[in-house]
Amino acid sequence: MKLYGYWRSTSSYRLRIALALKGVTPDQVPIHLVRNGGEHRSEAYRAINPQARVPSLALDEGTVLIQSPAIIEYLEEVYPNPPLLPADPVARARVRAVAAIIGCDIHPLHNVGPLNHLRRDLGRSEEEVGAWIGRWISEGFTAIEALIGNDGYCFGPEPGLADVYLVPQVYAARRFAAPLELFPRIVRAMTLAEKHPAFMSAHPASQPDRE
Ligand SMILES: N[C@@H](CCC(=O)N[C@@H](CS)C(=O)NCC(=O)O)C(=O)O
Repeated sequence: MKLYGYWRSTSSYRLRIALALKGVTPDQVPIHLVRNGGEHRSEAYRAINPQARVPSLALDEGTVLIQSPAIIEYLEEVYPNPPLLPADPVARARVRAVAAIIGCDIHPLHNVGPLNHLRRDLGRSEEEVGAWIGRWISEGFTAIEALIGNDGYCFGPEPGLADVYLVPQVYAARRFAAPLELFPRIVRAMTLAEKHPAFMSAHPASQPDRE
């Protein structure tokens, strides 16, 4: 297997965590999102992923999977142990809701493309861009803080899909200097995950292309 990703990309980070929790270790192919106008925009990479984003996962027989939610669901189906989702359908829906808040409602708003649009096309200052990022992280984290449990990881003593999404989002929040004081449950789950070997190995600072 080959994982095309970028050390500090939130979506690549979440996929690395899911792979590590499942004990799957693909070869890593770094795709630099900034250098040379973004290697992800090259023709060579578009031939692998027509959406020109990371991550992509090439299976051993050559099929390429894209979009971290789809790839993580694939991993859950093909490598069911340890499970990232609980067995109960209502509990599964709750876990997926937290993942969706991050994957659909927070992360897309501070992705490279939209931020560059704010800066370059709409002429917004760095201060305005920072306020934009903080606003969406804060709104999403307020909902997640109300949805996750009081101890352990997001939903109990074992890490699951919600943690796979949450940890990279907290990493991004820290990188963008978004305040976390109002989110003690989120910080608690993050602190626990930071000591877990799968989360440690998936951390941006542990990647071969880290800067
Ligand atoms: N929903 C997609 C998002 C993928 C995505 O947008 N990745 C970012 C890095 S975190 C990217 O490649 N951005 C490049 C760009 O926007 O030009 C996923 O979860 O895989």
